[in-house]
Amino acid sequence: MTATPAHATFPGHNGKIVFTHFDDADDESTADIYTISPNGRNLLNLTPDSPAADDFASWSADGSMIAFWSTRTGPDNPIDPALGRADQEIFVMNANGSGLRQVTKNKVDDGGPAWSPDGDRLVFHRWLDGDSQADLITVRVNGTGERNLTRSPGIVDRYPVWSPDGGEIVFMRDDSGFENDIATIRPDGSHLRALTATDTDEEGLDWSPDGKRIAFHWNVATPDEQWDVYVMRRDGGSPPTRLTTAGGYNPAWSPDGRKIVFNTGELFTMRADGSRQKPVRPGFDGHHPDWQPVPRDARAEDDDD
Ligand SMILES: [Ca+2]
Ligand SMILES: [Ca+2]
Ligand SMILES: [Ca+2]
Repeated sequence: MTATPAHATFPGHNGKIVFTHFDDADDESTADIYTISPNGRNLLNLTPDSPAADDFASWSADGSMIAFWSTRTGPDNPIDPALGRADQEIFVMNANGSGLRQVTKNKVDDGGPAWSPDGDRLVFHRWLDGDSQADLITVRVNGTGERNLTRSPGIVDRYPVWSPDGGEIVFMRDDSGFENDIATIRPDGSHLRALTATDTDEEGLDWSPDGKRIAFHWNVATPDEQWDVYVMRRDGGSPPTRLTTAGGYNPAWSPDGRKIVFNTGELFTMRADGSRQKPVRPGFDGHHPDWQPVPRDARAEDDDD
């Protein structure tokens, strides 16, 4: 759960960073979603009233809305006695946490939402058939018009991310029951293509705002653990470039393309070439970041760098 985000970074000025915070690192069941300025100021809990897990927040392309999943209970999400909790549903809210709306309403776990560039649809994954299958689903933000893109028994497709030009969705595909590869598919479910076919684990995907590159975290030591942040070209044509050496997860580009935020248990930013790594708010737990795009005619967030 800590190692698998799904975010698109859409182009624009750099706004706030949204992320997941665990009050207790051993208990992810109460996670909340926070925003923070890139300079570490203006920390804000967007889900203070939710005792359930709220996680994997993703900005819309205009930076006005956030999609995430939650196990919060409500009239449309009762507790499942078999789980001892409500199942995961997709929600959206405004950038300040107001205007909460539930998008999915069912009995299975939905996770990893990301926005289409035009803001009309979300893409996410849905667990089916126990934990042996996860499919990619798109849906209108009002919850209508669901489409299953993959329908893949025995294969786990997760954490889809819509490309900034809208033409492709990149996602993690596990067809071995052991490790993930990187694949793309068109939003209509056609043209499924593998970008990697390694026996090691690639996770945590994000498009660069120009759509030319994909950042991810990679455990090159599978089944041992050495996760670091890498970047590769969209076409997968050359070896990935390693950006961290002391560990790194869940990279997300800044909307101006110059930086990347990632987490190691706290949030760090670095330049897109891996230099100038520094903590956003030292000592404050942070996971699954995504960087808010701010329209180019609006004011960017202050950053000390
Ligand atoms: Ca919560
Ligand atoms: Ca659900
Ligand atoms: Ca692999």
